[in-house]
Amino acid sequence: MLPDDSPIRQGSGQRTDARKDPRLDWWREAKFGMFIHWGLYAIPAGEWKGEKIPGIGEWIMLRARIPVAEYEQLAKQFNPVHFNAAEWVSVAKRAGQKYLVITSKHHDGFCMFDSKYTNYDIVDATPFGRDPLRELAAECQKQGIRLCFYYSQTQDWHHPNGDGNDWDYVEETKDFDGYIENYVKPQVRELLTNYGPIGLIWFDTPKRITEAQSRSLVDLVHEIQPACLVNGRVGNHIGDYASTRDNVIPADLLDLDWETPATINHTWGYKKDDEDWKSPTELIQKLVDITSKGGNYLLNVGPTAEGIIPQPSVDRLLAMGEWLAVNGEAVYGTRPGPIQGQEWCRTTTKPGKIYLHVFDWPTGGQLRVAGLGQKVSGAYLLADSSKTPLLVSSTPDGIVVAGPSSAPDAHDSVVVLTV
Ligand code: JFZ
Repeated sequence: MLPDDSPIRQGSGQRTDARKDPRLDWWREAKFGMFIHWGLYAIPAGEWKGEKIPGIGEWIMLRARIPVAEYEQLAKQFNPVHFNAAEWVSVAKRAGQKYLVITSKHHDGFCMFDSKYTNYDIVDATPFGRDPLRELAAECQKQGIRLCFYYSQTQDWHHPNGDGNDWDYVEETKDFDGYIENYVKPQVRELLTNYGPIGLIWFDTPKRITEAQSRSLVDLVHEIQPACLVNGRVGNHIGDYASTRDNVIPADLLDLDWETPATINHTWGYKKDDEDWKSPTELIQKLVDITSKGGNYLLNVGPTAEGIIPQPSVDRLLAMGEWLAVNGEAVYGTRPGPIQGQEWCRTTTKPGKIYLHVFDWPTGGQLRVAGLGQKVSGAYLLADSSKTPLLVSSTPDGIVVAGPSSAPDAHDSVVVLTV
């Protein structure tokens, strides 16, 4: 059991025996994924009937208590003609992201895939008439990115028996079990049958789902695709790995498989007035901070109703990709390093190497490192392809590495210590 103040939320837990499950090996290696929140909510983009609706963009239907009959009309306008699966996947690829998790159905209930079980889907209800998940599946195969689906299993504000809509329907009289059995499960089956191999299903906001229902969803996923992972928000502590609270990075290393889902500004679904983007340095340091504590970073983009990933998001992702192209060795496939809890640095490790990620480069470049617990045989800058040795000297409490006098990298300068 996790303590009450754990950054891993109760109900977002994982199997206690999952830590060694080889099904998670690709995901443990990956470290960095792209989250995509895309749906009808990109049309109002945070504004309803001329009024700004506070909160995250994809919650606008609930926040503004928009009746189903009105919200449904958005589908007739949804025509993302600029959507280009090859471009989206290529952004993820160039950013150094190894998997992509896209909303197949969010809480608003609109299906971004062709489903036999409803006409409220992108193929049947919009002028666009294409299935973007099918196009993404083909591109992911081609470009070597793992395709994964977000699916809101509990909340569905459109379905009369789904959870959450108490302005059109009466919560107490809903047949939630019928909704799970006759709608959620058949749709999960479609998602796992029609799009090739799926890396993971990202369920969300478990709320009223019972342990038996969570269990049967996990079993269903594993029955159709045994390798497909299930995140902890399926509910009741039975996912393959845990998700932290949104945008929360734990203070310490956690010895379990976990992931931080995070926004690049302050919303998941596109909002036209949210222009407060995290800087490339912040994003790179968050990725490294998370990696150094054993987690994965699932970083979100919210494409527009035209099908475009906002340029400021693309710019930031590509900046991360540039840094990773040089320093990826110190991120992918690493485990948490021996030094934890320092402000100025983070550490990751692979057999025979400790990667010292320096966030605050000391004036003069003398890096004082204590607490490694291992004998260091040499040091060089990861960005230096000729691996010019840096002078290492011992002190009573550790070592001093003589680096360049100013920071070699503005985001995070990585020093390789060979041990
Ligand atoms: C959920 C969704 O409601 C939201 O729209 C978005 O999809 C996000 C990724 O997930 O929001 C949550 C879920 C869990 C927590 C916070 C927000 N939590 O555990 O703190």
